[in-house]
Amino acid sequence: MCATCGCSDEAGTRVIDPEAGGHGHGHDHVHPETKRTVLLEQDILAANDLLAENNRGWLAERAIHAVNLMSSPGSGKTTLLERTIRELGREFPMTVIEGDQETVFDADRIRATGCRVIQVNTGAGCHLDADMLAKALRTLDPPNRSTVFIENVGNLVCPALFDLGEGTRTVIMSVTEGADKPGKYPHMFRTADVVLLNKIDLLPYVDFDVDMFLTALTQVNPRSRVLQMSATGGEGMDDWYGWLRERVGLGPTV
Ligand SMILES: Nc1nc2c(ncn2[C@@H]2O[C@H](COP(=O)(O)OP(=O)(O)OP(=O)(O)O)[C@@H](O)[C@H]2O)c(=O)[nH]1
Ligand SMILES: [Zn+2]
Ligand SMILES: [Zn+2]
Repeated sequence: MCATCGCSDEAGTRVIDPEAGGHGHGHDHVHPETKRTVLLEQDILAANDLLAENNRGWLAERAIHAVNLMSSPGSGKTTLLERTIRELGREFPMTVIEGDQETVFDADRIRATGCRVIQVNTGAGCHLDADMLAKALRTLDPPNRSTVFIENVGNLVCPALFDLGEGTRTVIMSVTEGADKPGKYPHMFRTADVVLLNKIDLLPYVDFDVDMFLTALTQVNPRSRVLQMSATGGEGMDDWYGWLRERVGLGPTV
C-alpha cells in the first residue's frame, strides 16, 4: 500500500494467473481492514476535492490558468518547462511550482531561466495535493492573467488521483518508457487533456511502437490530444506552443 496517500485499492486488487485463462482471483468477502482503507481513501480524496475547488475559484478570480504536468520520473518535465519559458516566456507571463520529494534542483533550473518559481518538497509524499498547491500559490503570488505550470512529483500513479484545481492536465511520456503504459496506468492517461510523447529523437534507438502507443491511449482516453516532440532537440515544440496558446487563451499563434 502507498502509506502516504492511502491510495491502495485492496478491494479492487486482482491476482491473475495467465495460464488459467487470465481470470482474476477475487475475494468473495471484504476484510474489515480493507473496508477501513477504502473509507480512509475516500475521506482523503473528498477533503482534497474541496480544497481543489477552492483553488479553482482562487485561480479563476485572477484569470490564472494552471497547467498540471505529470509523468514518470525523468520523462522530461523540467526540460520541457525550461525550453517553454525560454521560447515563450517573453511573450506571456509564466510562473512555476516545482514538486519533488527532496532537493531544489528543479527550482534552480527554472530560476536560471529568469522565471519565478516555488519548490514544494513532499518528503515521503508521492504526489502534490490541493493543500500544498494552495500554500504554494499564496507564496508564489502569480500575476493576474498569467499561466502557472505545476510540475508534479515524478510518479505515474498517485498524482492522477489528486485534483489540484488546475485548468489543464498534461501527461508526458517518453519513448524510453514503453508503448504499453496507457493500458497499465489508465488513471493517469484517462484524465489527460493532452499527452506529450517526448524524446522522439531516440526513436531510432529504442524499441517503441508509436502506433501501438496511440492505440493503447485511445482505448483509455479517446479525447486526448497527442503531441510528439523532443524537448531537447526542439521537434514538435511549435505544436505544443500552438496547443497551449489555444488552450489557455494566450492569444493568436505568432
Ligand atoms: N534525448 C532526449 N533526452 C531528453 C529529452 N527531454 C529530456 N531529456 C533528458 O531526460 C533527462 C530527464 O529530464 P528532466 O527534464 O529532468 O525530467 P523530469 O521529468 O523533470 O524528471 P523528474 O523531475 O526527476 O521527475 C535529462 O537528462 C534530459 O536532458 C528529449 O526530448 N530527448
Ligand atoms: Zn501514493
Ligand atoms: Zn523535473
